[in-house]
Amino acid sequence: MNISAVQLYVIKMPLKSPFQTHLGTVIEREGIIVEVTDIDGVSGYGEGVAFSTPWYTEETVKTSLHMLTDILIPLLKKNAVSHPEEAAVLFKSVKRNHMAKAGLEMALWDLYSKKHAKSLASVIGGTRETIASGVVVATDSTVIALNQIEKFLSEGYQRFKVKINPKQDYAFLEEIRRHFPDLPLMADANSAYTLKDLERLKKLDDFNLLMIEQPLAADDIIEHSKLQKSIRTPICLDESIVTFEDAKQAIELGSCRVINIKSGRVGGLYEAKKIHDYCLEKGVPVWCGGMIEFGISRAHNIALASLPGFTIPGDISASSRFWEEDIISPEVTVNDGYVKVPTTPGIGFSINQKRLKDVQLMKSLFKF
Ligand code: OSB
Ligand code: MG
Repeated sequence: MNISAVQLYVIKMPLKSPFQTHLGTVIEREGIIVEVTDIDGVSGYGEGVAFSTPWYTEETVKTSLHMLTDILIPLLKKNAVSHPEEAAVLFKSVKRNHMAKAGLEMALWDLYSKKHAKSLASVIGGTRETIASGVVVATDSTVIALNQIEKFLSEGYQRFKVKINPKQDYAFLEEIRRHFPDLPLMADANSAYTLKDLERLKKLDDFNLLMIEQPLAADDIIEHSKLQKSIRTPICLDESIVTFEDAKQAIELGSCRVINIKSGRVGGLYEAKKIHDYCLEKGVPVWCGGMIEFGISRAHNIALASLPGFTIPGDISASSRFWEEDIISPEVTVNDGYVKVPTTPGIGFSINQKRLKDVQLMKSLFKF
């Protein structure tokens, strides 16, 4: 791909409102923007989606920076690739560190698509012109949750997700259902339960939830299979699925009926597409997860969600859901509940250079 340089930008932005889960609260979001430039001066962009602390997965902004700086960028410099899939395979020689890998791999996908004058969605086999948009409400206050749902409903969102845990489940969902009996609603537990909570979890069948996301620990594949046999609500796995093999095993064991795919969590678009293709073949619906991301990752998510197996509205919301001003231009908008899939080359959004500079903490350049 004739790469001439890789530039990393660490950025930080405050969220419009705190994002609360039982694992902690995100108030400010740090992230890594990856820019890969080729000898013709064309740039592709990716985003490292690890958080400042390892609350969601083991990676952090600092571990990602280390992996990119000391391992992945040097590996790419030593091994010329002609397609992003070759980079994905090359990065397999490095264990885990999926979010760091994905940031770089996805910048290559954007660059590759731009060089071929095709949209990223069309390069990966996307078939949709628009994506149905869902939104997440993450608060420990029932009043705030009800107000946010009301607001997001008026903005057209088609699917609503709330965060639950053993201290905030039955009564919380009951109150939401009292106000919104027919709302397309799901709940994400981010591993807040164990199988000891089986009776508690069974009761959540009362609420006609679209699904319950990641009720048990990330490595509880067998326990999820036992749980799924005891509850009517479909289980969707998030944290448990970090590789294609995980997806295969979860489906074979009956540990879930739905999978949330996040490119960052699985190491990039190549692995995300592989999981998608398998799920499509097996008739398991998938949806695109969110990482409180900036516009570049959001744009990649839109391309991913244009694949045919993404039949459930994902956590792809407008830039304005979290940010006063995003780092892309135009920003991602939701119209009548849908996001348009760009048809212009690459991710289809350009960089808002002024905003990128304003929120920048650090940058470093690697010449090839
Ligand atoms: O568990 O799906 C999750 C955000 C950060 C980390 C993990 C998760 C989330 C969300 C999605 O719930 C929020 C979004 O970006 O829309
Ligand atoms: Mg989740």
